[in-house]
Amino acid sequence: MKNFIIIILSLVLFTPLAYADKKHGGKTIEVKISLGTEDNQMLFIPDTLTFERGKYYKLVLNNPSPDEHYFNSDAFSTHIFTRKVEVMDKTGKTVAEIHGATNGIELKPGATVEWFFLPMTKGKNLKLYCQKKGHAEKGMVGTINIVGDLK
Ligand SMILES: [Cu+2]
Repeated sequence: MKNFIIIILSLVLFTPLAYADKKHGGKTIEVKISLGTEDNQMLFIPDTLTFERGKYYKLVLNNPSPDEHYFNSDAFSTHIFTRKVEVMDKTGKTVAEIHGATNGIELKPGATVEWFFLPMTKGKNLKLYCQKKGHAEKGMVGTINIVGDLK
């Protein structure tokens, strides 16, 4: 009986997600990044992100730490076209959609946001950092690359 309930729950929970991904037409490439760690280390995991032009991305940002963290990259925003940023509630349901260019996002402890974008122009060693006082100095920095020639 317990297994049966789990199967039904899985179907109910995951079917809408599958549909949501198909809606855009092309294939969406999902990339995940953690801002900080559960034991509060000042890190982005991974600390290097590489995106290819001509592909469509969903960057999932999550803050598993007890502290607030930022995803800041002024350069990154000038190399991509942001379709939208979705803010999720604790159950993974979208509670807000933000449209337009984004330079930085602050995530409260436990928060998740999904950033949908198209890489537009090549970029090498674009600086990623957390603007919260002292975090970048403690290691909360990263690098973003945008590669690939459009055919
Ligand atoms: Cu931080």
